[in-house]
Amino acid sequence: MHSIPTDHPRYVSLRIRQRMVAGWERGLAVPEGLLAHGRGEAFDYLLGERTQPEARSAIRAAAANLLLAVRPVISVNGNAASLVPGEIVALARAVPGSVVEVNLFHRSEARARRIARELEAYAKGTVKVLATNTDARLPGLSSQRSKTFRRGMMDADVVFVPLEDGDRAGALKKAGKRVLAIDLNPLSRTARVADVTIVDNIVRALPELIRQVARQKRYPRRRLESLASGFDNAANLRKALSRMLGRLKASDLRF
Ligand code: PTJ
Repeated sequence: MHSIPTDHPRYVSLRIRQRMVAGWERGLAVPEGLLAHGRGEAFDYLLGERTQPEARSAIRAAAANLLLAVRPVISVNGNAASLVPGEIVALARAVPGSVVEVNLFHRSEARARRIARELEAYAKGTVKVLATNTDARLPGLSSQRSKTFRRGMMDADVVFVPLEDGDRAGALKKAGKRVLAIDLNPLSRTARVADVTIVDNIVRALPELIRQVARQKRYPRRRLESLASGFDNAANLRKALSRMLGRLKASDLRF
């Protein structure tokens, strides 16, 4: 892979891009995933490529929801598997009783299996990964994303959907689940339909979420409940959007 000089001003972003390309080359991500990543990059640029305060408060609320969940499920697609496989496994280890489910929009059994193998290489048997031989269908979805598991998303009370396409988040809500999302686009359907949306790059948000889960494990249940119920997703999205707008307005366009 082409080496990027460490002093390049866009070094971090270009390295993340290379992770996506490597994921595609290894058959974890689809070409459409590369395009989706590009859309995310544009929003990240507007965010200043930093985890902003709105994202931090959403991360705190997401951690509380995960710890309060009875049957939490962490959903993984090709992009998440390419960018943050180790972090997905670390999160699953940190959240008691959680299950990882490979859930794909452009589904093929071979890719689901490859993603599961990738996660299992990090997990070494410590995490339950559901990937092939789906045994349930999420109602209200005509895409391949409806293929799921009774012991996965169908049974879940809380579903974490990092980097998602919008229709499934809606179907999960209709099925009575609490939905936690990571999405750099605060205008997306997923962002708006989720109970908690972390407007941040998955690469930065997941390590912070793992730290929050570890910290909040010491919190009494009442404190977790107040963190979860005190979070207003619509208000938080408005703040994220106005931060982007503010940064656009403040930028000097007279070159
Ligand atoms: O692996 P599959 O088959 O499940 O397909 C995965 C993709 C991503 C192709 C599929 O879910 C899809 O088409 O997604 P969308 O509808 O393009 O939505 C992806 C959302 O994630 C967009 O709103 C992007 O802005 C956002 N996004 C992209 N990269 C990142 C991101 N959000 C956080 N971190 C990123 N790195």
